[in-house]
Amino acid sequence: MASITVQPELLLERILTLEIVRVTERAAVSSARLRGHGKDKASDQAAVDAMRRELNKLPIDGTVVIGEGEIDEAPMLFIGEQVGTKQGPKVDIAVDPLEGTTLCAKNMPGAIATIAMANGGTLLHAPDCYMQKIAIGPGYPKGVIDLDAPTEENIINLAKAKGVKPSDITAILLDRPRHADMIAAVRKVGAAVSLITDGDVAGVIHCAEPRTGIDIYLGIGGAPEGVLAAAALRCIGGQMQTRLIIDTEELHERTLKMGIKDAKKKYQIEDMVRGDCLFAATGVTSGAMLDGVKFGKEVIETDTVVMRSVTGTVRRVRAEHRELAKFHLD
Ligand code: VTB
Repeated sequence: MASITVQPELLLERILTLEIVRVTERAAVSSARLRGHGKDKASDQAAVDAMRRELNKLPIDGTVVIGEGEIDEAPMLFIGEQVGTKQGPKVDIAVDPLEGTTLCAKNMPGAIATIAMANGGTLLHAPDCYMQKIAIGPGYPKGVIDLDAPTEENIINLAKAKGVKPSDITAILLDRPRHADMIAAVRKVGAAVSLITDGDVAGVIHCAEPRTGIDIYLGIGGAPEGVLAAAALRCIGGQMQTRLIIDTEELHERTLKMGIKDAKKKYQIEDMVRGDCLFAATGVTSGAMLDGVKFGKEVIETDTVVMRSVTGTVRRVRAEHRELAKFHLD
């Protein structure tokens, strides 16, 4: 029988694909225990603690480049924190242990625990600031959308490329006053607006999931969430353009320190994720992308999506955790 030889670094990366599932699963279970308790900070901290503990078990020499904030404001999983056993490849890690803390606190749909991993030095080191974003799913010619084009034009061009009327297009945006003009522009050309209160990592990914009916993501969200979403699209295809919103002197200095020289740069996916990557997300509360954690008497169930850009493989991992249920572990 012919044997398949896999390069050692690729083999490790394949193993890490499953290992990062454990990381997001545990973060999701820990934060889900506080679901609906109105405790944003406590549920976030529970996710951070669990994610850090699991990351430190991995055979990697990891650096958190997108994390919970700077060292002085985030006691754990701060930007620059080293994680892993150090016995393994140098990797960059982007985390959002609980994306949608408010969704979790209010037990509303769409809270997830998420992570992206890539070779050292290949993920954009973005500060915790706002980011302009536009994204669509795969299958369109490059340049159909442009971050700097008027919203109406983007919708009309996308409709043409899809072979439908603008009224058949649905855009997803965060429900924020800052998006009032953009929402009006989408509606002006007859397209539909789907509003989300939080959770724009999933919002961007929805563009690449036809069953959600979402065609385009528009608007301003968090920069960390932008890099995580870019990692997912790098795996499953699609287009995304972004720009950091660096509007204070203090932020400007911080971004300079992170190595960002051109504060106004328009990023493509390949500028945010400069090589192959892994992406995983586990549902905390049920949403369009993932089911939330289910606590049974003897079993805790989790639902995870894990993606790998080298092959574009997307796996859905539905796990039953018996030990966690038995010992009520975090
Ligand atoms: C988004 C969303 C997050 O922050 O990035 C958003 O994905 C942007 O910030 O879930 P504002 O809330 O200030 O608009 C969250 O809502 C929370 O981190």
